[in-house]
Amino acid sequence: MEVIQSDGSDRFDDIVSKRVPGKIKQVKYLNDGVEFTCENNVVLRVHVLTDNIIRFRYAFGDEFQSDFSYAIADDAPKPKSVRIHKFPQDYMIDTPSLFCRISHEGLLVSIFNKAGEAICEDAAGFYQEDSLMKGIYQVKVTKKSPTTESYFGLGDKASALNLRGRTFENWCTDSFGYKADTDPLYRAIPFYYAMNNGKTYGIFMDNTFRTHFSFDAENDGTTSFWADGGEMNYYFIYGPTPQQVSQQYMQLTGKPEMPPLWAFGYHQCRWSYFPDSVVTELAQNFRQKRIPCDAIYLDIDYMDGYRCFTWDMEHFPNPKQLIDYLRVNGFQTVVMIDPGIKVDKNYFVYKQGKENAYFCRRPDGGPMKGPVWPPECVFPDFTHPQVRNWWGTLYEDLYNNKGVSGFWNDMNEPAVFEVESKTFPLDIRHQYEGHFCSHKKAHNIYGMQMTRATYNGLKKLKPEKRPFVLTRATYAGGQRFASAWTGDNIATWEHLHIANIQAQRMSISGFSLIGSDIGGFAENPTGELFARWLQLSIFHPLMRAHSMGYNVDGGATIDEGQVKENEASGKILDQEPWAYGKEFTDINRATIELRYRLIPYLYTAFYEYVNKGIPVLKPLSFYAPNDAKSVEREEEFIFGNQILVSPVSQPKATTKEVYLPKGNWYHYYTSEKYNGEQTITVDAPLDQIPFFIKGGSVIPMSPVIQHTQEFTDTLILKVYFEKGLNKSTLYQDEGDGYGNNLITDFVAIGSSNSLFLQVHKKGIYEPLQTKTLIEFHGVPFEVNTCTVDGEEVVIAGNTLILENDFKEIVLR
Ligand code: MIG
Repeated sequence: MEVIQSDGSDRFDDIVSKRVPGKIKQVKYLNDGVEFTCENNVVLRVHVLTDNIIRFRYAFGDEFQSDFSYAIADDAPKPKSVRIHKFPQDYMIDTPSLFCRISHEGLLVSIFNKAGEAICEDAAGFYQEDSLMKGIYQVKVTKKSPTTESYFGLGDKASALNLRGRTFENWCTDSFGYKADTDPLYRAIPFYYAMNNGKTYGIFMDNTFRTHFSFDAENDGTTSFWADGGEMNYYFIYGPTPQQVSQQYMQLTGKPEMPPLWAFGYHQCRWSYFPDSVVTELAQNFRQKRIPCDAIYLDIDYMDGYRCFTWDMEHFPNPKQLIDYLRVNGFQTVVMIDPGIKVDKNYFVYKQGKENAYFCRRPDGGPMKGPVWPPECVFPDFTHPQVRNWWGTLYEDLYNNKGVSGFWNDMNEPAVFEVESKTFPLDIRHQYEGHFCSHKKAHNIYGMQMTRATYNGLKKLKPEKRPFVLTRATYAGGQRFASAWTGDNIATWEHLHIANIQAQRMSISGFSLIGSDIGGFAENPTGELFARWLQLSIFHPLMRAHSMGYNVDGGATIDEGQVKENEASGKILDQEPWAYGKEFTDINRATIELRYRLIPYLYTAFYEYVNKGIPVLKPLSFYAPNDAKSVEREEEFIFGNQILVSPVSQPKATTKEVYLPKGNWYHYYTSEKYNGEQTITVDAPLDQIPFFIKGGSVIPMSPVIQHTQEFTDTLILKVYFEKGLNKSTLYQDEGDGYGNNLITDFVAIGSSNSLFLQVHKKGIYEPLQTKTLIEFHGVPFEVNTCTVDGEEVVIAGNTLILENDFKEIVLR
């Protein structure tokens, strides 16, 4: 500790203190942990939440902040009392799976597994800088970074999957047209995975200030994380598998509920479909062209002068009629709501917010005003519970009366136009659930709290419905309230690759309901790029095409001159699946149809996420953490638990190189079987995205439907032969609301001359499908007999159609 001493006669610009823990002078048991105090008054509190989750909090003197977090879920595990052991060099806390040692000198934390292997060790441990004028402005922890350790996660980064060798920042930022190395981006998720020789731990630094990460960027064998204020408060999560880290992170920060089934359909968006006749025409086009679609989005231009919760009555004279028309035709309507509220004394939202002092204020009292869509806006303080309740009620007319199905919360970083910082001044005040603070602390959770207000409001307005909320900004734990899209990307091949990386990363950072603007938001894709992007997006839980349309310069209004110019030059600015000529229309139709066929599988994978915290999209390193090659791969990913996808992200490609990890994998289109742990090259014609099904899987699929409300009486099961016993699952429910569900387990047992398929059901939901179509792939013997529940049936080719429920099929 180095404090500039003043005898009272000197004056300094500021007085800075740098604090490093000294020697432990006191150890105190707390009800829920243990507290170590050093001679120089640096204090560490350790809390053991579960066998594998340990929390560390540091402070100087008795300066612990009130223990409040927006990220931690109400039902997260609570810390227990601990026992400590004193050794000559350190203290030790043990859990059934870990030893955590804390050195007498310097409070260095080292964590070992029960085999005695070092998992995570402090290099320099804790460091804090504070000053008289600024208070705490840096809290930091530095860990060892073995050369073989890889780093993943961190939510919203567009750069290579493995974060090693670089530094990153978390500060929610409106990042129009970002690049692979742009940082920070829209979302702040201060959670990463460290994976070393197959053993993985996670670090979640629950600090909402601007946070920083260096993954051995200095090449000095250390990884550090620090924040520009607040408390050093982090959770160590041991796997040992990466998936176990995800699951425990989800236990801490919460799992969402199932979204409505229609959320998994294809969504069509543009800035903006406008006026209403364009919207109906769009809907008619989908149905006439027989291209499935479930949702149409209205961007800002449906509003009256960008006033949220109003309609432009000139261009949308009868919103209810429009929305009803869409619904009858199988389309849900999603509309945008921004946080910037127009300063206009005749506007009810402004009036109500002003009267009740709901808008964010400057430190000296006046409201925070800034330009967004309306040139002068005020912004609700979503960190105030009363403001959130009020905000929730504002959706009533749109949701209950007009029939809007979902809401899209944009610009909630919060974004402010015209200023370099793109956001609020840092001294804006926030209520923060009674822990009053400045924007420095509230910035990163502003968007998350907006979506919380929206989500809870929708739940109150229609308790029988599952809300659908889409957000641009969010923080760790925000997955409980909203899905997310990756923001304003560009129609380039590089961005197609980035979309793949970002979606994988968001998925392992808690957000499985994730997608990119298909085709790119800025600029215009070629037919080929759009087709390839659409193919990748079959496997992104949120599948939404979006573009900035005629708003060519990111401008607020449609540029009529530009429209004419584009029309004259034949430039395509609409990103509908049919915008690129007949060949591509057919390819895109087939792509979207495939997505619809996979919905039962995707819905099940999503249930695994909601129920067990298993991310829907997983990098290959999650599937095979012990396989060095898998840990290196970026393009391939695992969708659900049984499908490996290897998207094409190069123009003019006709083949694709694919790495397959351990196991047997069936090519979806050819049914050819490949052994894992090898790199293969497969055909990748324009109408196919290479993907593979794991041997032993039973993949539940649907016949093609035009939207998810369309009835189908058939369930399709694709059975992929493998020797031994393999289990697959199908999750079904009503697709909305909170009724019963049905979980069907399929057990496939294969041998060189037989295949058993057994069915076990749990739950009382009765699915609408009564028929099952079963396709067998890769059966290695000639089928002589096929029995269903003991009765012999005739099997044609490899397909069986059953009209009734069954418990067991046997092929011999
Ligand atoms: O500054 O509402 O990311 O999806 O179309 C542009 C207009 C504001 C940004 C969003 C984009 C949306 C657009 N918005």
